[in-house]
Amino acid sequence: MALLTVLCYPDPRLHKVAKPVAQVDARIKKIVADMAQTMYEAPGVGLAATQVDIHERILVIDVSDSQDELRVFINPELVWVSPETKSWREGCLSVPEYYDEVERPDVIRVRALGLDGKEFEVEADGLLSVCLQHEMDHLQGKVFVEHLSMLKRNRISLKMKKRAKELVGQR
Ligand code: K1U
Ligand code: ZN
Repeated sequence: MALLTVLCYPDPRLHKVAKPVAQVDARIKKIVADMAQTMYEAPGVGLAATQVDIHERILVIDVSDSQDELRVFINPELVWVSPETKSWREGCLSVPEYYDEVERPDVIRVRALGLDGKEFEVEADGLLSVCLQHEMDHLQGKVFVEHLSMLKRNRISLKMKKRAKELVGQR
């Protein structure tokens, strides 16, 4: 396994649209293992391949308290969203130390392939629903701050650029 580098907003590579996985083979299984290690190490509750500069439709999520219930979603598709919405305070490993409220559909149904290459469907609410929607946005090249006002987004971009400069200066 290997730790992967997580891209930081406003890196333009975070805006690339991921391509579907043609076959769940050994290469994809290695990417999933590396993504899971990177997510647990961060620590985070989810990670999209886009965030580690891999532009294929792959997500890993673990919303369990014990951090031992890894879920893998390959080629995830939203098949249903509830008309009810909910606001949740979101974070993102690509936007370190910034959290803000985003409103999204409350309950969703997602179809995907598992690591065994078989299709499955899951209905999600709570943190799993929020996390799945946040990670699926990443695969479309969308970062959660793009749900916020232009004013907030500009402030976050400046803050992240300043943070990156400070980190380089500390080396
Ligand atoms: O960067 C990411 O996409 C992962 C992100 C997922 C997420 C969290 C909360 C709401 C929406 C999406 C994170 O994991 S941020 C870190 C975080 O929330 C967390 C870290 C450790 C323990 C618990 C939560
Ligand atoms: Zn994120």
